[in-house]
Amino acid sequence: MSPHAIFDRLLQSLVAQLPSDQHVLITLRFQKQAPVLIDKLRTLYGNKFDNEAGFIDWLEKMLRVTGRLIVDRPLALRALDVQRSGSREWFSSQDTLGYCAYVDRFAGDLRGVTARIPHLKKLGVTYLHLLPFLKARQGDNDGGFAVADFDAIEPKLGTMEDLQELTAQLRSSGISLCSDFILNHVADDHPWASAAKRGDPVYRDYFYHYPDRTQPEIFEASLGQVFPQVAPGNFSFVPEMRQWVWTTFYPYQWDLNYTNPAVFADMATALLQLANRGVEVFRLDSTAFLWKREASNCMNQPEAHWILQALRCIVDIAAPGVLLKAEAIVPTAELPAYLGSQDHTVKECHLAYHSSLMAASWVALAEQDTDLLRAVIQATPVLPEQASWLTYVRCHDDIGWNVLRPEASSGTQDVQQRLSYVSRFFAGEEASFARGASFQASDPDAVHGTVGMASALAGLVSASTSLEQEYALRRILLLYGLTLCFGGMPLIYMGDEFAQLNDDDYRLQAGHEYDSRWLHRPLWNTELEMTAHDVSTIAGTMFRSLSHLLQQRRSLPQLAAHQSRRLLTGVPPEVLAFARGADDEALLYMANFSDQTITLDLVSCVTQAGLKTEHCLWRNQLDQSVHGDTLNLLPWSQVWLARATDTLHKKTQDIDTQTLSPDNAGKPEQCSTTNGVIA
Ligand code: OTU
Repeated sequence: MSPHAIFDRLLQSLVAQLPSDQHVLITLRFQKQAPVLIDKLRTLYGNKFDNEAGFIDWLEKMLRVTGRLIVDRPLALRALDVQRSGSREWFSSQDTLGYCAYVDRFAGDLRGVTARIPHLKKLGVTYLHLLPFLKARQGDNDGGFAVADFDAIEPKLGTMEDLQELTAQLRSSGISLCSDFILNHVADDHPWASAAKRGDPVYRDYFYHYPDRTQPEIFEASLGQVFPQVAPGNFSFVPEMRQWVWTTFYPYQWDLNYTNPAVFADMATALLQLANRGVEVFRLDSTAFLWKREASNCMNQPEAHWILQALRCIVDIAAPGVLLKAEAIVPTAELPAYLGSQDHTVKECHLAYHSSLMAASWVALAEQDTDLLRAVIQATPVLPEQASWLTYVRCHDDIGWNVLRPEASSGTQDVQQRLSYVSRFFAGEEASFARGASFQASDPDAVHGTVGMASALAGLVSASTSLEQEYALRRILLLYGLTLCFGGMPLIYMGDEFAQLNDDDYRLQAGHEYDSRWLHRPLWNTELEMTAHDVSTIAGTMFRSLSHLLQQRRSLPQLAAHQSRRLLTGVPPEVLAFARGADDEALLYMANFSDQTITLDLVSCVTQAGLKTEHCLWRNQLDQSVHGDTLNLLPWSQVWLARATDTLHKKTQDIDTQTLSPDNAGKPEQCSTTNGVIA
């Protein structure tokens, strides 16, 4: 069959059921996506069929289902598709902001989330990531990451109608709902797994299963382990099948076999069904693990990317207003591929978690040195068109230090020693201010991850004086400031807006006690919320200070994700500094990751960044102070500097003369900024 004939047949199966007024639009979308879609799927699955005709039949069947889902797509969502397709402004501008929470911990159930919309609006949230809310496995289920049904809601959290109602309410408040889409595995009580256990050969092939340990041992030789202490190994014996099943995570999370085309088709359908319920963003969980290959760590394989690219094509045909967000906790060098190619010939996900930026920002706090953080930033390429980073300080998972190995080994220090020190530091050893805990490591010598709420890791639990408390708050704000200025979609983790502490009670809850990530998954605290307006409290100071940073960011177009970023290298090691945006309007983020006041020569910083120096006055957007030749950065403080030329010419009287005084370098307390802590 000629390529032309194939195209026509496939297009027919896609549009046959559509009302005629949709034909042109969908045909255009298909024309755009078909070459990549067909190519990727043929490379992945061509050899799974007896001949080309068999492959085309399978594609036709899948596109018929896609066509039906386009027919089902509610009008309001179709309108969003049209409005958003081809534009990235809606998710890359400086006023996008994410918030992440567990439904039950945040608001009881899906209906309860509606009552929290005013809180989200107060912060300026435009995107809400609710952690897994689909029907989960009975019993232990990894906080919902073991899904038993992609088309049903976890009964404790509500119904499908509640979800649709919530998405509509959020949408009318300018908030997009993000749902996890756990595409690497399903629960062992998902109907596919149950059928496999009953011996159904069709569903057995939805999973990787082996009669004995021979093949698993071959794979194990090069595989890592995600939960080495509570779920060692990557295969679990399933007595009903008398087979070893691939289980990268917990034994009850069965990896899907993406070499089977039926798995791809069913998962694409599941995603589009949820999109039709009003989910606007999908957090694609564990994307790095989708393809297995002997003698590799079975992460970041080319085929995993092709699967995502084919999925993106289907989304761009049926629901182009939807975003795909890659969760791939992998070293910096492996991250960009999840966003497609620089020249935008390859499209993959719209967003990707910048996990090494997050981890490196914590390392900078521990080491009081930004060397590693700068190395990560230098290794971060310019964003491709239509893509953005997801920047964050904390999330529901541990902080994994191992993603930093490539950058951490570039210095003279031993990597193992360096990262182990960081891990011990955040566990509260090493005479540190942090009060987190170690997460599992595969052997006693390996580097442990870290768990704990941002406030505990930043020193709020150990603080015994008001200065120490202020320093702890500044450290949290420093990291949040980085996520807001870096260029991407920043995410607030529930509780951080009130500097909420660890939940030590997790040990008392059945099913949570063995997974220390629950230390940082506390319940929504109404008392903290009640004091949010009271700046004499820690929660109030944090809320107000963070809100202030958020508000400033919204007014600074230089901070939109696609604006350029230049790292300033000629600053002391304790300082991280970069410029955002075009020269004339550049915004400088400068942050002191140490407990000493640092005096910076602003003129040389600016010159070194290649920025014009003729109007050498800079206004800190966080407190409106104006700075000339030098700048004093207080311990753990940040400034967001923009040129203050208009101030110089028009409002000279307003300028704080102390700040402008040329001899202020030796008197940091007179001219320093307040770091956005505005109690
Ligand atoms: C993801 O995590 C989820 O975020 C975790 O909450 C789940 O437990 C896991 O998948 C299984 O669904 O490797 O890149 O704590 O960082 O498991 C995917 C380790 C992952 C997590 C890791 C992560």
